[in-house]
Amino acid sequence: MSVNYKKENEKEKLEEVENHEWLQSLDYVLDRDGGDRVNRLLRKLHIHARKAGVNIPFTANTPYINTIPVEKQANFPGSIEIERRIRSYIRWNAMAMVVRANRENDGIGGHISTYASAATLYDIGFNHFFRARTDKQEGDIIYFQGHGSPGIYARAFLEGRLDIEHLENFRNEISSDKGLSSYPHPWLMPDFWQFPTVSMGLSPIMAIYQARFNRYLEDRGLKPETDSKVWAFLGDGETDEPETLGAITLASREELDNLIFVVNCNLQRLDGPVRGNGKIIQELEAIFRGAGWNVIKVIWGNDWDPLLAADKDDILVDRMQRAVDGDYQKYIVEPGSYIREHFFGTDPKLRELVKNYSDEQLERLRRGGHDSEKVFTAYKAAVENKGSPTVILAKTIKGYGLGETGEGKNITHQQKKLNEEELKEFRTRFGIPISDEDVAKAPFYKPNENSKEIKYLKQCRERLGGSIPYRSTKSAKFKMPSQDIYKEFLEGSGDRDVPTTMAFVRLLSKLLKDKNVGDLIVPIVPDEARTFGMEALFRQVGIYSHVGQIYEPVDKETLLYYKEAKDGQILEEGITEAGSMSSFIAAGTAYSSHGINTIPFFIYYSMFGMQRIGDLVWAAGDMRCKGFLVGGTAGRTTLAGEGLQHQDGHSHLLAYPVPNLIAYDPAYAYEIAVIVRNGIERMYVNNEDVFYYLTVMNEGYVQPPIPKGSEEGIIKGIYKLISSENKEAKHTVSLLGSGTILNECIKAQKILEDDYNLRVNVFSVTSYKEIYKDCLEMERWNMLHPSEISESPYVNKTIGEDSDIIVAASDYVKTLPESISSWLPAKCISLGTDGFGRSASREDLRSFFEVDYRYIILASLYGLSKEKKVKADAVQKACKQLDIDTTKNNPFIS
Ligand SMILES: Cc1ncc(C[n+]2csc(CCOP(=O)(O)OP(=O)(O)O)c2C)c(N)n1
Ligand SMILES: [Mg+2]
Repeated sequence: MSVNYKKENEKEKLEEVENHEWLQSLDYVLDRDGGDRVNRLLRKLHIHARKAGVNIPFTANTPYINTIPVEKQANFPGSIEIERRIRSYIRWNAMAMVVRANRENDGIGGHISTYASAATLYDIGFNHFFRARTDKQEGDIIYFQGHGSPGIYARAFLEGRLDIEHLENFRNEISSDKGLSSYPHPWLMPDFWQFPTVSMGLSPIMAIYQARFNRYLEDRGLKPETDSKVWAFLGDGETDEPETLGAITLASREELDNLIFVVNCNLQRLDGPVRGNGKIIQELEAIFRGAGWNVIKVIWGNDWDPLLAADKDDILVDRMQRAVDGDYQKYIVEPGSYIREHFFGTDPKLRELVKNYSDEQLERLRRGGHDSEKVFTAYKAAVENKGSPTVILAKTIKGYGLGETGEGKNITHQQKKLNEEELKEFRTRFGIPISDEDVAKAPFYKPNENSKEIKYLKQCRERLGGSIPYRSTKSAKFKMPSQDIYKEFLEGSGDRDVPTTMAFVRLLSKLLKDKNVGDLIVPIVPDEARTFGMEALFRQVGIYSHVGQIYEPVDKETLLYYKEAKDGQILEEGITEAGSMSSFIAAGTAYSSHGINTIPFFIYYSMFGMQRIGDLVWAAGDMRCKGFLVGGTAGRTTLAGEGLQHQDGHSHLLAYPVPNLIAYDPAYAYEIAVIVRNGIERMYVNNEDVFYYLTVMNEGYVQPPIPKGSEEGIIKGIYKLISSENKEAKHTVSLLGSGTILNECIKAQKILEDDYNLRVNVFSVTSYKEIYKDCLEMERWNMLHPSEISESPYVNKTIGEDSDIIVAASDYVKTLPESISSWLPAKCISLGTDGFGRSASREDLRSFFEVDYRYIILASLYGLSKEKKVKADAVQKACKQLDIDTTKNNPFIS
């Protein structure tokens, strides 16, 4: 035993000597030739060891300490003391806003603890980095973490942009015209907020595509190259959203060194710890490093520096590494004695390290995200980094400064009220000059205009170009595309069968060639260009790639080869509808962010739009985004053979709730031409904050010329396509058809007239949503103006009063026509495609969903029989004549 022990002891000693020699050599090389040389040497050693069969385990992590060591810390260019005071006032006002709003109006909501943890992260940005957009500089684009908004308002208050009345009306936008919106909403505060960010995960993905879009504008010569940055502030809990991390490789692949993420790692989310049993910072470090990002960890504040310097054997680093986030959260709520016992007490050397520290000092050891110098150093390194995006992982405390009320506690996210004692404590901790008598009222505090603090704050912003956040509502000049573009679509296709998808792609191709708008068109596809017959555009305008095309494409010898180019115009995003929609948003808001009227056309499988990325569509609406969403292969029965997952019969219904989204289901090429022309005019000439959704189909049929005088109806949602010439018939049927099902109506019309002697008019419904909005508007007007002559909706004026029955058929759910049925001038029977799709032919699908011409005839007769215009047995007879199986299952549930 004793021999073995001796041997072990000797081995240990030898190892110590060896370690010492190696480390000395490394220090020598580092001193002489610097970090790069050390890196090369380590790589060489790594390869050497691998060759000799040493298995080196993979790790994407670095130790749990700051990435930038204290020796490399930047000099802080301002006054830490003045900035601390400014920050304290902002902290106080942000807290007071929420407390007072909830006193006034219990349950009105708002968050204190998020901004409390992020205050330094924002302040350093505002005072030293965030550049505003001016005539002279491009400015930075900043995505603020949504529920940190009270702090952003509180700063705007000190800057004099908002007054006390604004702060008093936080979350009170209806009863006051100085109300402040809960979260960043460009719709509600259009000259303040640029990006709605509180639906977690959307801001990071939007920021990535925004940074890439800024490069796209530069590479295509639409704006000069600048060093402007896109900053995105997000929560550590937010990183669990798939959108947050789902596109990070795009940023590194495209070398987006204009992009900086700041993740506020307060270790908590709403319910509790983000990773109680692990370490969120280390987890995120590995993910981002693995994806090729520049990762800067800001974990420990300055007062840890001497401890780390004295930690010669890396025992402290090892202890930092071993403690989990659950422990770190506990150290916030427990006294210093607990930290001494639990954290430092695990090793006698560690205990020794802090023997001269009082418990209070241990309690006050700061986290990196609350240390101005550490944060400044990280930001400086981020803006100077070249060749990759940067993520800053800053460790903070949730509810910092709330003390017993909630600092670090699991309930802190929901903490909205502070009592007098708690307010006093907060005031004292941050040195706010408010007296004991006044403190209970939680008054807002602003030092006078000549105070050092206000002067300093304003100077910082003046130096950086002005106040932010700021959203520009100015619009650049715009010239409409030439009218000639639309001519061929208005004339029809002669006897050629042409699907509306093909017509749309031709229109897009012509727009791309137009001298007024050609450069501004941004086609976006999520790996579906061939599906929609857009491959000709690859060659015509090229696919955007920052590096151009550094390989020879396999189809180079063909006419329509896969051409990537630095000035390519198409954004070929790969299979990501969320990414494509983020590009759409960046392009559709460029009129405001950059003063450039880019017009995005995002073309995708309609099933994977509203349904899959509806939240981004909603965000686009909030952001006053412009452009055209184009749902291809639309309609439940037009996509032959594809089955349940692909057949879309409801995207138009999902378009209803987005208030400024104008949705069309056109049947003909001329309808598309009229809609696109009108859309461009409304969005870019009249500057209306609307955007468009149109569906196109891949079923070929003859495209007729535009009927005279139909433009207004096309835009308003309905126009008369066929006027019956059957003057003798006793009864009138109105058929409402949309998309490809309009053709079924036309077929039914002829049979109903010829075989059943009815007068049948056919109407093309281009938009149920537009009709619906008009009906609601009319109804509302009538209700509010009962003594005036009542208005009738556009749809009724178009259909007229002479219908005995209306049958509405579309390739979408019956809810669309049902939504307007109560206003229609006669009873309406709706036919639609409710239910799951099927793999089948178009013909079989239309029979299955009961939307083909036979069912339109049947519904017309049934409707007339209900109105006592024809006998019931006529309906029965028709079933037989039309070969309709009356025992068939209801498609809705089968
Ligand atoms: C998509 C989505 N889901 C849920 C929420 C509700 N929510 C608001 S804040 C929050 C917790 C956020 O935690 P974290 O991202 O860590 O931010 P912190 O407040 O800690 O800075 C949650 C769940 C939301 N806003 N968006
Ligand atoms: Mg958090």
